[in-house]
Amino acid sequence: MPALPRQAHFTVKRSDFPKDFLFGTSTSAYQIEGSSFGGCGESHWDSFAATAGNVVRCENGAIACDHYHNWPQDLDLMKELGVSAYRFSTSWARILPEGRGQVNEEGLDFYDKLVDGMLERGLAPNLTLYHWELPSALSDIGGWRNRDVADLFADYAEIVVKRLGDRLSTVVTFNEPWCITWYSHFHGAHAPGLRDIRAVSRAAHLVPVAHGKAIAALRALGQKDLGIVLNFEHISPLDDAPANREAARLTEGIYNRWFLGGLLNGSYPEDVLSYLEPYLPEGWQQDMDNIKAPLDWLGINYYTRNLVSAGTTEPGSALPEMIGNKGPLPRTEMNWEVYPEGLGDLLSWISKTYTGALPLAITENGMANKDVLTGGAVDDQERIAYLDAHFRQALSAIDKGVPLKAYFVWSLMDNFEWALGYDKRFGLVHVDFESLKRTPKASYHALKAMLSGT
Ligand code: IFM
Repeated sequence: MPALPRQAHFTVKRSDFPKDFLFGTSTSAYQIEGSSFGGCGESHWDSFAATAGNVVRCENGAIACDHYHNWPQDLDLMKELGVSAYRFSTSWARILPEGRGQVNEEGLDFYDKLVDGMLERGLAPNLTLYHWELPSALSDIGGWRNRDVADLFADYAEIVVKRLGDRLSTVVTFNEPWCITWYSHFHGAHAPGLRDIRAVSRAAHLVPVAHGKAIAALRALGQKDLGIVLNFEHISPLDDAPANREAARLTEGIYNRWFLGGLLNGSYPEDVLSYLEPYLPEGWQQDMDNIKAPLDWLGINYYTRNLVSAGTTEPGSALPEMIGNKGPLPRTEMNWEVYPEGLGDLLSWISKTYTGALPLAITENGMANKDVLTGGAVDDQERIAYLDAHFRQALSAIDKGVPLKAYFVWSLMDNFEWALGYDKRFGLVHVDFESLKRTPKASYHALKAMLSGT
């Protein structure tokens, strides 16, 4: 496999981007805060992680980066970096330990201080309401398979926005519905670890329902700049064989077109629907108007591509077997191929086919690297090359007229990478998970120089 390219500096310049283009960093609550602090309730990630075989070494987010106590330092790091926006998430279980009912005031106070801290440092607060830690009490009643949870999500969204909304720049309902549904209810790789066609079909509909209900509730409060974040892969067939082309088309439908179709057009793609419809909740058609509640912008997370081939399908299987393959490109520590062109293609395709003039933001992009702290420094030149190549794609999309407004790097700092525990480092800032010491990496310094034009 070819080595990852390395680069000491960015080749793109801040001045290549429009003046009002926003650069930011992105994190999520469970991955950084430390869920054992401040009266936070249990989430399905706690019990998933405590079940051997699900997460590397059964690691969890109990301490994570202890951002709960170290947030001033983390916000200072962003200010020093020179970004002007911060994409963070609130934890449902921290605010409502039982998922509903009694509010944990300490949790709300924490986010209140955090948002004020962002504003004091010139960082625009970009909130995500759900980045995966469903309160266990709601998992117990069926989680995203239960329509009641969609209503409870809207209630939670209201509580958060009533408290923080006057200071938020943008509000996102869900981060990566594909991961919340397919990765977690069909592949079983994330909490709640299910592998069930009925579970995933219900979740893939009820998460958009919850989104629509929350958007309606937040609009009623007068909240502005509401959106959702979808994750995309650049999907193509492994080769020209008709069976592989068909498998790639269905994979792409599930991954890229299902949520776009529901949210932007109010209809799911027919090719995917033909497989899922028998398992969707009764009366699902009546939800579609609510699901396509107008958005103010769309967030796009992009990391890699997928070359798909057809597998051998068991006769009783509800879905044809689709296999993901790698090509000859260099790969990150996640074993993901680096394919910046995929970002450019997706931006053009999404805006041309679905979103038109709707503003877009890249809400996550970055790489896990084999980062080693040596003599107080981390020489992650691979990350500089990765980001630079993706920034170039963003620039050429803007040149082509795509209304791309912002770019958030994943992630500010190394954190809990879900089923892969603390092994995979995505940060611009290195975190020593013993001492919790933060050390800016070479990519942090290079990005800082790029943003300040030096
Ligand atoms: O760490 C995750 C994040 O929580 C969601 N998007 C992908 C990142 C890297 O895997």
